Amino acid sequence: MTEVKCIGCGAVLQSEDKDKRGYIPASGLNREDAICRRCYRLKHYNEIMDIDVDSGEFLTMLNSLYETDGLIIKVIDAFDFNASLIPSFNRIVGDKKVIAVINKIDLLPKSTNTARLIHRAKHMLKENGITAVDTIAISALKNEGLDRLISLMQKHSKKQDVYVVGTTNVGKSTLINQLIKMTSGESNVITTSRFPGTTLDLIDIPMDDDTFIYDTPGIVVSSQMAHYVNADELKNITPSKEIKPMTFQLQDGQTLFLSNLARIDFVKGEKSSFTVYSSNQLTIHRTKLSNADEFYAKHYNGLLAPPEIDEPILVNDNKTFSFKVTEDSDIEISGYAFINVQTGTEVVVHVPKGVEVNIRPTIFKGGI
Ligand SMILES: Nc1nc2c(ncn2[C@@H]2O[C@H](COP(=O)(O)OP(=O)(O)OP(=O)(O)O)[C@@H](O)[C@H]2O)c(=O)[nH]1
Ligand SMILES: [Mg+2]
Repeated sequence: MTEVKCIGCGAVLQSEDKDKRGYIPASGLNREDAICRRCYRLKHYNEIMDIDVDSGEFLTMLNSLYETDGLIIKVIDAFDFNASLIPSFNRIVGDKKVIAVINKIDLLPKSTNTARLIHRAKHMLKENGITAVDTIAISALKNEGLDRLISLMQKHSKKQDVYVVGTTNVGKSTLINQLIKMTSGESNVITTSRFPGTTLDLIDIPMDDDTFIYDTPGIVVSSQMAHYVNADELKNITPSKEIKPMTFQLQDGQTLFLSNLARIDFVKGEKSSFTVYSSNQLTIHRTKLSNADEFYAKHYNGLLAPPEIDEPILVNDNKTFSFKVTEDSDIEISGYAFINVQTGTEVVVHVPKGVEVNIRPTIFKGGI
């Protein structure tokens, strides 16, 4: 029997094992456009089924692209720059051309200067030894900037296949769905979801008679906050619409809690403003640094929720990052928030152990 793939996630369809990828009851197997049970649940109920997947396998799959010709579209999440980097990306790319696409710009405040955002992304890519022939900013969800992307694809692909790659959740499948919709009118062909690890295998979509655009499984990076909350709570920590920044004037000796998964201590410096960019569902709470531990122990699943968490993780299993801020910067808490901080401040950030915290020159001010 020939293999049939689920159009939603790319897994080979099978009716033998419910716990494995691609499961579909035998009665559905012969239907046209059959999708697996996991995709069905995601599409209709926004519910994720746990299946056995080894995320290392996705990296191996991407590595095999080294052998093929084609154009690479590298998708970056505007809300989570650093977690958008793929380990050993250059080895995967070989000498293929890369277009860097910053997605989800609809999440950033409308006043964000796109040219500066692109400049920052180029800088980050360069620091990681990645050269892109073009870098653009889009919103796959809102269909902003896709016309420009299409013309860049035409310019650079030279009749070759196109591979859309990136870490998990950056919006690769949403992007391809929009391209399908623009050409065939059909909506939501590929399964997308807020859960990391939605696409499970390569999905080929014909672009014309000779060439395909490929969706690929996202590389899972454990540095994102998404891995430290229950699936149900993801909707609370992931921004889904334009972020409303919140600014606080803080004195040293004060702390900001970003719900119950991060805390920023202002340990030294003149009175200064801190602006938080995060999901609008988070609770931002200011307290005295001297009182912060006690406050957290008492309120982590009360005042500081949502999300609901299983244990007081900022006490039980945390890591701290210290920064002496020497230029107007954004501190990025991977997949959770970024906080604009001013020159001359010294801050300590507490997060669950495993979550990455980085600092970059701000995307909100300055020349380009
Ligand atoms: N606000 C906003 N959300 C987006 C955008 N693009 C994708 N998303 C959301 O981001 C989440 C992940 O999107 P997917 O398209 O499934 O991401 P992916 O890169 O294919 O993820 P994997 O298959 O797990 O690698 C979904 O909740 C999407 O709705 C965008 O342009 N703006
Ligand atoms: Mg996907």
